[in-house]
Amino acid sequence: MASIKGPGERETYDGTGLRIAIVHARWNTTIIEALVSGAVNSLVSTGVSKDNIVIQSVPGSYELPVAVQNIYRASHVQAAASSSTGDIAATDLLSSSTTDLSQQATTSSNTAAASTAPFDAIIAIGVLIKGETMHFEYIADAVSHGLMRVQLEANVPVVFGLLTLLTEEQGLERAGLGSGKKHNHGEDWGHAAVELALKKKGWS
Ligand code: DLZ
Repeated sequence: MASIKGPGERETYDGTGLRIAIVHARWNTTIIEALVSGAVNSLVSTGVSKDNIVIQSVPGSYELPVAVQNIYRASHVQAAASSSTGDIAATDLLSSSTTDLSQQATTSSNTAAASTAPFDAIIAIGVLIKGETMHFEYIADAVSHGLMRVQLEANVPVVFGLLTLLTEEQGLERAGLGSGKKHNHGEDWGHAAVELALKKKGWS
């Protein structure tokens, strides 16, 4: 019998013109890279331009809430600056710590078509793997609450891409790298970001 788990039937959403940020932790990089790729691929499949996907990294998942908050604020500052002084490069305010993953999307050399509008949604991606101490529980709890708080206070969709795992194998499975059926949860997060961004525009 097919599994009843999962996001259910998805409508087709058109992400053309949306501007999306992906903020990811670097801990457990193999899994992170696959999840970020999955998110980028699904965003692009809906029509989001690669020029309008900005990727930033932070050391670990604990840093995700403050990074999401700062990146969203910076995009508002950037939008205000570009409306008063003309266009500026999409990465100017956000270029402090790009990683190789960022080459998949926005780079300083291909921003010609890039929007300077504030982000329509942000995907926060981290991979927490339980160790021998209580560290995992504290970080998982803090990050979950922190991301919820940021999205409610800033009124911007923040997609919860935090995997809280008991084993590495669980992470590989959820990143489409395992031996079982290959499903990459990053793809779901990209689709969720587009759906939420469009619905927010409709509700505002
Ligand atoms: C310290 C730590 C540990 C033990 N495990 C993880 C993990 O599995 N996943 C993750 O994203 N980050 C981990 N970190 C790092 C913390 O999130 C954080 O970066 C540091 O405590 C510095 O604030």
